Amino acid sequence: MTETRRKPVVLIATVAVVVAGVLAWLWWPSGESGPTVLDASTAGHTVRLSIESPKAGDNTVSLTITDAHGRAAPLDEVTVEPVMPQMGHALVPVPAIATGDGGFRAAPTVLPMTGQWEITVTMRGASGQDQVVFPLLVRN
Ligand SMILES: [Cu+2]
Repeated sequence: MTETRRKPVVLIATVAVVVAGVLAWLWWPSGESGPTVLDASTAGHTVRLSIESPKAGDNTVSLTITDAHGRAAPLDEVTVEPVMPQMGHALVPVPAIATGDGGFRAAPTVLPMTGQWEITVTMRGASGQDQVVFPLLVRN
């Protein structure tokens, strides 16, 4: 009698372990946790934005900007401006320093809180002003 009662319990426990295993496998981050890399382009520029583990607080925003021919874009000024539309946060644009070969770095770029941000990258050069906007979700 007791045996027939125990069986379903063991079966359920086994199923639960298998389900937990499958869920863990599904939700486990694939590979090494690298930087967040986002791409955006306009008619004149292609911008790759990279942030090493975005977080509330100080962040380093790295940019690689190329022109329509895929060459390092000649730019006089690049700024990074975080905005959180939901809460009306608009921060002062952070000047990005040229690091050579189309690379720029804006640090520290302060994101005061977690949540959905929009990062506007403004580029000024001989050909005028250009902008791209990156959606950036900052988790904990
Ligand atoms: Cu906020």
